[in-house]
Order: sequence, then C-alpha cells, then structure tokens
Amino acid sequence: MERTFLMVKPDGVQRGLIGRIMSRFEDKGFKLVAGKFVQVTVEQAKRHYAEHDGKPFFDDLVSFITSGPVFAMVWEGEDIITLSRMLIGKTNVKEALPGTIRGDFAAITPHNLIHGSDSPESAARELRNFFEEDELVAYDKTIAVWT
Ligand code: IDP
Repeated sequence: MERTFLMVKPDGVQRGLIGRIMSRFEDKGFKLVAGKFVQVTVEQAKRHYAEHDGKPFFDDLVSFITSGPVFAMVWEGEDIITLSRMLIGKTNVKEALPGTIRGDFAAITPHNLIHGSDSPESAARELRNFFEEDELVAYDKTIAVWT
C-alpha cells in the first residue's frame, strides 16, 4: 500500500475548497491517514520546492505557499501516487482537463489549488517535512477490499 502527501494550497483554503477537494480522494476510495492546517514557513517552503530552486518562478512560489494556511494531508491507497496525480490534473491549468481538480476549479497556473507528490521518494521526503510519525493514524476500513 502506497502513501502520498497532498496539500490544499492557500488559494484552495481561501476559496473554501478543502471539503470538495478531499471528497475527490474519498470518492476514489482512498484512506485519509493525517490532515492538519499548517502555516508554512519560508524554510519549509524552500525544502518542499527544492527541485525548483533557481527557476524564475521560485521566489513567487515560496511567497504564494507561505501567504496563508495550507491544509496538509497524508492519504493511502494502491497506486495512489499515480492515481492522485491523475485526479489533480496537469500543472498548467490550460492543459488540465475537465473532471480533474485543477481542470474544474483552477483558472491561473501558479494558483492551481493542490500539491500532490510525484514519486515515492518525493512522497517520503515531503511527508517528513510536514508530519511527525505519530501524527499518522493507522486504522482499517472494512470497505478496503473493494477499493
Ligand atoms: P505540480 O504541482 O503539478 O507537481 P511542479 O512542476 O512540481 O508541478 O511545480 C510546482 C508548482 O510550481 C506548480 O504547482 C505551480 O504552482 C508552480 N509552477 C510550476 N511551473 C510554473 C511556471 O512555469 N510558472 C509559474 N509557476 C509555476
């Protein structure tokens, strides 16, 4: 079973979309393992987006992600990293298809509502940047056999 780190970005929180975004992952049958509001620090933001350090949009990205609270989450499910990226949609909102979270709700590219890890290595690193091990809740869902 795979875990991923998902984060409703400040635009999603401000627009009141936390519930609807979480519903997409619940509807798919994934399991919520942890969730909390975080006011991201500049250091934490730079760690999170380290792969983009040096790119022209890096400083704006750090400012954006630290501009207000985010809702950080850990979700679990089979192939969740690939499948959650499909539910989220393309980075560029002009390419994000209807039916995806970004395709349905996002209109401006940097403000694309949600972050999702793109590999098991990123997921492990990003999760550690936001959560302590004892914040992850282990429980069984009896419906898991179907999803
Ligand atoms: P992802 O969020 O779809 O994984 P990444 O390439 O990891 O996409 O980029 C991280 C975030 O940086 C994007 O979600 C978006 O908010 C912002 N971003 C990416 N590329 C650009 C760009 O070319 N201009 C402005 N912002 C960008």
